[in-house]
Amino acid sequence: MSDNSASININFDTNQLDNNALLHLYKSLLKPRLIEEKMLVLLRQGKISKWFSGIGQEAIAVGVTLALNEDEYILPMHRNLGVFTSRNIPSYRLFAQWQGKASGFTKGRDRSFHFGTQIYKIVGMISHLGPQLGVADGIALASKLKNKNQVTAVFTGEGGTSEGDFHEALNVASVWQLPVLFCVENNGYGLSTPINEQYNCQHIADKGIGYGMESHIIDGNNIIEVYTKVTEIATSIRNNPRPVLLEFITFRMRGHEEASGTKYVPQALMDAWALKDPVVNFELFLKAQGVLNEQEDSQIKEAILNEINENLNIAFVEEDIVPNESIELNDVYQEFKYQSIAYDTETKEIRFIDAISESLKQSMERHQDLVIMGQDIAEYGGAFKITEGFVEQFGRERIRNTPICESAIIETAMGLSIAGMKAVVEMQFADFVSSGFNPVVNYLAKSHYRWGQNANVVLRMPCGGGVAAGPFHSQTNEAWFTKTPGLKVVYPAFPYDAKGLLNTAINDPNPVLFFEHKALYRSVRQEVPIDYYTLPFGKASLLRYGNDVTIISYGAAVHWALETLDRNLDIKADVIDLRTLQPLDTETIFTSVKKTGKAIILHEDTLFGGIASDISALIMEHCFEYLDAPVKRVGSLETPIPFASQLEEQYLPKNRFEKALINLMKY
Ligand SMILES: Cc1ncc(C[n+]2csc(CCOP(=O)(O)OP(=O)(O)O)c2C)c(N)n1
Repeated sequence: MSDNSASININFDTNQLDNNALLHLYKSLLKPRLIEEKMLVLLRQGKISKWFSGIGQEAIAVGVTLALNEDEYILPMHRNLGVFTSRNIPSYRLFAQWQGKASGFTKGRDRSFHFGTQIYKIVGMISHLGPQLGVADGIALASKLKNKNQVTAVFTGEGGTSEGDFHEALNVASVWQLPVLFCVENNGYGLSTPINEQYNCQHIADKGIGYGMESHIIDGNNIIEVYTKVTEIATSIRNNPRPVLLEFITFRMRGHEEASGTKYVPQALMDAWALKDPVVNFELFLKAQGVLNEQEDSQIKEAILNEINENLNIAFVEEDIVPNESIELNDVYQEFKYQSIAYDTETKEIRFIDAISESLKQSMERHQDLVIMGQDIAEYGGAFKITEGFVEQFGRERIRNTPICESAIIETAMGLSIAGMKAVVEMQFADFVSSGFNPVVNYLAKSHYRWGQNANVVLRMPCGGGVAAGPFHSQTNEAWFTKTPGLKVVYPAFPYDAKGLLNTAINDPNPVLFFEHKALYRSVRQEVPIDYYTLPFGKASLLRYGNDVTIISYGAAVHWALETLDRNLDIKADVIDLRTLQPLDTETIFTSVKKTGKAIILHEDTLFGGIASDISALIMEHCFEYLDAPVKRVGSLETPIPFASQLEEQYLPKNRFEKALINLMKY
């Protein structure tokens, strides 16, 4: 690799590392380089798919990984092969991962470095780059809560620092003093975008000042500097938990991914950085210092190449995955064995809002590893006062006021789950989940399917209209989530269901969106067991029995349906309250429709793309021969939800339902 006449262009200082330590750094640095060189050959031969090269940047991934303890989590990016090799993952597993084979980490479901592994304490990225920064916060929060004195390291490119996730994650980490090492690899370009089009400050490290965070600039091509500085900083963080921002200066020597080339990079820049190659320079340095001779060097390289070839062979001979529908479907959710729990049948009449509060309180008592997070939920008690008094009972560590950053907090909840804890996140209003949409639908929803990591997270969603709160405090946005495999969606209409289902949601290791209709909070009362109990998901409740028609609904609309029937219409209806939308109790729906021959679905959501459309389609597909009339859907107007109460009344389907029902009966 080296040319004897070449000069050393990196300022190495052995920093009191002994020869063994220096050689260990060298071997660790060589391995990802030699693997990559092999991969580039295989790529040209069409034997592997897309490749994001980390050539020239290896010292950062390798140095950071070696500076951490093996039980400390690292969240790498697409150019950080050195993280994986330095954690000693058997190479054939990496090769199998890149070839979509079973010995990889995702059963062929995700590519390249998009995977995590609890065995090696590595949590790979999702393509969206930024979300893992907040996930690192969650892992670090868990280690802080458990007094583990551990550091969590998370990587991003300088391009990724432009994402809101970066800002949110650093801000949360600083406000909560979380032991996170934010490692920014500043490699000059984000795809074709040079740094002057990416940010407008002198150094990314300067951003630390704005977050109240210590920061350092490190020569990312100098393995000794990376390793020794990060070792020192990590040691200090373990003793004194806090976030630190590290800007590693380096350069991307190849295209964004292999197909895209580097035409847009000035040649002079490429040439200057080629002289600073981290592997070649270190090799020359070790030889100049007498730590390594030519013969040893050849032996080291030969040993690594042999290992690569042997492992490649293992991966190549492995059979391709044979698709199996039920295996795919079974892995979307972590298996959850529902346990029916009921202690005492003594009841008390409470409001819907009290039911939610009781569930949270009793769940906090049962699960010592449960943390609740949300805006203003601590002393203030939350926008709806649901967590009033919780801080006094459970303390500020577990009842956490958050900054206004839905994305980072949902990501933090994911990180807590990765570290084995549970989280409930209160959206102040369900509308605001749009500010955290990406981690919900891409991170929480897909992790179990992708690499077997559950998201033990409940998002509480105070939702719905009828309270004259306008377009951004009234939405019922369940359909944004029922569409996404991997999420569970619960939407109770009564206090009894709310308490039992929220308890189950917290027990369930999968991500659950728990919709709480605000208009029901203080208007609906019911006798509810005082003690803790659970109710199963996927079981609708049949509130009324009748042979004329099946009315299917959930949430506040259930009450509108009941009120309509109570107006002496002389219609005998089965009224089905779905209670959970995902899973959906199709059996109860089909059984009823087969009996009545007519079905009407009422929901508060707008019709197009709402769940009524799917239920209608399911009825057509499964009950067509039993139907005496077309399935009818009734929902809100196809507009945003308006503020003025007379407009809102027109928007909501409450007053249109009766007419639609009567028409259906006449059909
Ligand atoms: C949210 C999002 N937007 C755009 C992309 C497409 N994309 C993938 S990597 C990348 C550049 C990232 O640059 P940087 O963070 O500097 O990392 P580098 O690739 O230079 O290592 C872009 C634009 C993406 N994956 N996700």
